[in-house]
Amino acid sequence: MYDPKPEHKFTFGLWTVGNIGRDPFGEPVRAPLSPPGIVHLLAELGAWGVNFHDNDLVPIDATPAERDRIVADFKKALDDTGLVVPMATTNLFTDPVFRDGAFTSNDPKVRAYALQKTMNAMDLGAELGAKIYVFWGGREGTETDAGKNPLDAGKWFREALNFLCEYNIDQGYDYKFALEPKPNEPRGDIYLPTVGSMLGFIATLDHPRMVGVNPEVAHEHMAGLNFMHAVAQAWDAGKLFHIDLNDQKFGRYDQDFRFGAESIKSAFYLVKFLEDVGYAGSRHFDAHAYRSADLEDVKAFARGCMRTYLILKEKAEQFNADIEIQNLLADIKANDGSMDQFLGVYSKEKVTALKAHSFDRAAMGQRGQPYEQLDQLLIELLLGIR
Ligand code: GLT
Ligand code: MN
Ligand code: MN
Repeated sequence: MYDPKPEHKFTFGLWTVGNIGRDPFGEPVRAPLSPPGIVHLLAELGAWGVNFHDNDLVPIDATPAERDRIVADFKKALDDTGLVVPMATTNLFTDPVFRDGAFTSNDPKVRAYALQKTMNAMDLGAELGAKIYVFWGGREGTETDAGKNPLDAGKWFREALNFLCEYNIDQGYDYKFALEPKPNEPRGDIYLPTVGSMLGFIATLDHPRMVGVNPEVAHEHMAGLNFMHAVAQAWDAGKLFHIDLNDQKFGRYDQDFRFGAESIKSAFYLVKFLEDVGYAGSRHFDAHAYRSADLEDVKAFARGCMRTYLILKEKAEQFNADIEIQNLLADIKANDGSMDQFLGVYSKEKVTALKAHSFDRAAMGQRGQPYEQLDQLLIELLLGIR
């Protein structure tokens, strides 16, 4: 019943189930899996697609012949399993060259190299069928603001995206770009730290219609924000091009936990939102198994991400069909139409009528809302007793 199917559009990055468990304090604990091996593993688990950074697939110093062989082996695995590649991205953070950023590095050589690397990676993604291109600027930030002016950084980032939008058009790739914000880590502060700031920035680009966002649960939670609200704002702006699902304790380091592992209620609201509005894009899990996991447990991690999504989807349907919940909601939102003469689109008539109307402010201020009752019903629904 909670078995993932292709129509659920579940995807994982090569770097997620392939995570070897290195952290700042410890060496890897799991053997690396080959990209074709990961494709087969994901297919066995019921995922629809696989995403990658250029260097998850092709090592940064591979020769052209090695690249071609690697890509051919990967394509064969895709053909054998039916998995698709909906999204691709560039690794602009691992190599020492990006120690002070990529598109926002103070060094123009690094900025130019980042453009070259991204164009090559866009070529690779397009060759494998990707239609969404993610930009996560993990190194685009500072530890000290003494050395870099955020206006310069913003200008360089804008120039880079404008350049790459033109490249996208020239090549006929038809990518949609999805910018992924994160407040910090690995930099002390990363530029454009939240979904809201990314949306503001996109409006300043030459091709704003080509560019949207890739919000990640953990990244907004690191900033202490309500993820579903951020996603709703992106959706409202027509900018929800992709989404990174995972979980995270608030206020901690970047944990990338299994979807729903930590904040079930937030995960519920998110799934309910995506399903209610009919979001049709990938449900991408950008998470990895605990460092304590072995390969069997990595599979349990990936299954868990998808299973929790499907369980929450069912819970959302249950919420929408629950008579008691829906009756409460109807009372909460009751509208007898008497205010229609004042609300909505501006007109001089409405201004005159509204200014002449007298409100019983004291009575209005006495009206409570049964959110305690409603929330408890939701809790009981989530705990499985409704
Ligand atoms: C990295 C990061 C993620 C980004 C990936 C795409 S790489 O794992 O933590 O949030 O989505 O670059
Ligand atoms: Mn992510
Ligand atoms: Mn993350």
